[in-house]
Amino acid sequence: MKRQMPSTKEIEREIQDRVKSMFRKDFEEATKEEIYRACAEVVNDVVIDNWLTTQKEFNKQDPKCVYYMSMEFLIGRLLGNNMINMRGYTEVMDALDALGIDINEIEDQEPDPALGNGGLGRLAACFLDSLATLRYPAYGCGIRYHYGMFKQKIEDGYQKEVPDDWLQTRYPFELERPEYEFEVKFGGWVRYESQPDGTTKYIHEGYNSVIATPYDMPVTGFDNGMVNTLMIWDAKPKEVFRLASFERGDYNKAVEDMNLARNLTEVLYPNDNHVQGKELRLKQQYFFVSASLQRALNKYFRYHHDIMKLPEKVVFQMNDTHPTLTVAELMRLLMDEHGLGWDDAWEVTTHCVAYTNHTIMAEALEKWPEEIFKGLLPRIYMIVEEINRRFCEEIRAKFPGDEQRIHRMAILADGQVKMAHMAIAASFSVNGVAALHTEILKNVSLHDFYEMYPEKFNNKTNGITQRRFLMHGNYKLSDWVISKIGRSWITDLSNMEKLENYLDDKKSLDEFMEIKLENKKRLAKYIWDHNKVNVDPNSIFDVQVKRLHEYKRQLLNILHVMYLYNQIKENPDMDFYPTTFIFGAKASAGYENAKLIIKLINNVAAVINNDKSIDNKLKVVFIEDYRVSNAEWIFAAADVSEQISTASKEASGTGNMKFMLNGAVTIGTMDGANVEMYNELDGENIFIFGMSSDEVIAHEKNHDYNPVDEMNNNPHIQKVLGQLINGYYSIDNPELFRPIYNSLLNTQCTERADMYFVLKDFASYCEAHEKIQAAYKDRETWAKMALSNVAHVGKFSSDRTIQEYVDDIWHLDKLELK
Ligand code: B1N
Repeated sequence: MKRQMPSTKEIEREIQDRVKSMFRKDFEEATKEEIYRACAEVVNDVVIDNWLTTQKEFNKQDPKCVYYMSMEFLIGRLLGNNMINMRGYTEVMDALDALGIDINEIEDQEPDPALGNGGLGRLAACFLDSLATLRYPAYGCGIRYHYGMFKQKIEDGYQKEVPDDWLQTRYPFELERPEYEFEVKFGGWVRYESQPDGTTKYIHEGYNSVIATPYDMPVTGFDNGMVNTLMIWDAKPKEVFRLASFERGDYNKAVEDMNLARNLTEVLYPNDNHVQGKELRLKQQYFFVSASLQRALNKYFRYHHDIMKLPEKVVFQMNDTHPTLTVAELMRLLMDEHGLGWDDAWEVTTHCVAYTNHTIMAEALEKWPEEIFKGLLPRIYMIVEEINRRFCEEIRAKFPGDEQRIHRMAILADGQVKMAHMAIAASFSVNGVAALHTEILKNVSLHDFYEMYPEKFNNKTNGITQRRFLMHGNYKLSDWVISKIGRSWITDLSNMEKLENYLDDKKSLDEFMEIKLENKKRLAKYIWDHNKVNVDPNSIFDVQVKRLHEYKRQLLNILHVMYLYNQIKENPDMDFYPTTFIFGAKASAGYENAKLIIKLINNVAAVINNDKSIDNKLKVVFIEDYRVSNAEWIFAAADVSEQISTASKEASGTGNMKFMLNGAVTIGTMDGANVEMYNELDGENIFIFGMSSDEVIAHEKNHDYNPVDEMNNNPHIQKVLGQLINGYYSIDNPELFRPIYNSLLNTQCTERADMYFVLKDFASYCEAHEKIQAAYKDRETWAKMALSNVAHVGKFSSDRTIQEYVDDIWHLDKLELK
């Protein structure tokens, strides 16, 4: 039976009781943090009962389930999310209110678990939310990083990284499960013995190993009693006892094991769309893959005996190439531990694994030096060699005589292990994350593989959960939508189209704009509290929040702001609707160009915000430490959503969808899922500019783009670029921004100047902004545009995405819960 949250009165009493029993304090004496912990336990009580019921039904009904393998789960805070899904948010809010406490302050006590970088990790979290809400049995499998994504401080305009010690105090939403510990082995060598039956036995020796301990986190479905499990793995040394005692043993090995365990899960690599190729990262990958597979097989064998039927009960979805070792490790377990021959093991593996590609950026392609790979994973390497040998034979059979093709497609080539190639060779499904992205994979980046296996390729356009990004982040709009069209959109976002009936209703449009204004005031206060910048909630809030990457073109945005500032200075009376440009972005710690762009944004902000002569027409704000928790408020407050990546580069984007859900209007290129937003909107109520992906790809192929021409033909660009190197935004050091200038104009700097066509798209970006200005001036026009975005957002729910994965790839059984 589904257990529900108690009444407001009961919650009020329970919170007080918990504070007493947990901290030996009366409620009045308790700190905010203690009250947060008490609330977490009140909610956990309900969650745990539903978790137990779900797992019992799972065992009884024996449905097929998915293991979502991901190095990142950017789950964000769980207290608010769990209260919403348990249908107890209002009750807890009222109970706290009765006790004189603001629920926001309590939620703010929770660390924001940042076990991911950006879109890829957040997508994994949205998927778990949707799987539970749709009652599909699922496990998330990941790593319990002790330090998640760093916290960002801005000092003198520069980003400073501060460690995120989110486990400093006990996290209330995780449960250690020592009963599911497994050993994971690294290094050493492989000895083989021929068996009397003609088979060979492989024996791994001389290795170091760690014990993988899972911490389970409940993943609650919305109002349905379903609770799935996210398992994140931590490492502990196997050999501590040997150090402690004087038992004979290899003391050095014990020390090595200890250090291995210490380092393994220490920190998340803070790179988005970029890989560093560090050995520790490969260790992390094998660690969580091996542990997860061992637990999955362990569970399977509790209720089944025929391993050949594994694909009927289990599918492993690989979130990008990071967990590609799933392929070889599953082969190893099936052969070495469960006695299958190669052909049977390959049959099972290739029916259990599927791969999602998230990027075409070359620097994000994972390739490991064979020497490192072989040294760290000697048995896995042998298996990869055999997979590669057979794969090359298969290519040869299909394309006889085309040795170049074999070289291009091989898993082992040029002294490297190419993870994407292995993922595609073994997976029964290969999907992209937006229609355009999948077409580019098929026709350009993965064209060879598409010719080999056209049937494997499919598209699954990304989505987001409306429970977190509207109900939790924007309860005012959420309640308003409920008052207009009811609650069905909460679990079926296509129902938002019912809002079309209000597009011509002046009163409704007014209410809608009033809510936006309230949300802008909330953000303005946040900006004041955190940045000490005063922004006018009546100005246009034009927002770009996402990881900082040159292809996402925050530079285009800030150059445009510099241009606007010049315009306003030159024509003080020009017709201009006051605008606040809001940025939020973390740059990878070693990404120099990205970090310099942050400094540029902050310097431009300092100049513009302090210029009294422009009469507050322009403001620029860089929000420090952009993360899931402040993102929710930022989306709610945005008028304009900046989705301006170089066409073809952003695989999908998901921020674009979160803005749309909250009634912001997009300015964007025809890239990623923007294309599908454009289609859902029938090409209206969205501001598209810039080159198409075909044009970008053609320029890249023909090497015929020269940014110097763009500068020479456009005096506005000339002026702005001049200001980058004449000290206009950096009086003390006029050379400070020279590297940015060079990246745009000087071929010596990168393989091509202006790699991301910033100057090429500049003029059309300016025009699109002029159209926004015109549209915003008419309040009713704007309200209609914005509401129309909400009405057409239905496709972009992760519930829709997950249903497509289930129908086309996973074929899961729904769990029945009374
Ligand atoms: O995955 C998101 C997409 O919406 C974004 O467009 C895409 O950029 C993002 C290596 C990545 N692709 N690749 C990564 C992250 C971490 C890392 O170490 C690559 N992130 C994306 C969801 O599909």
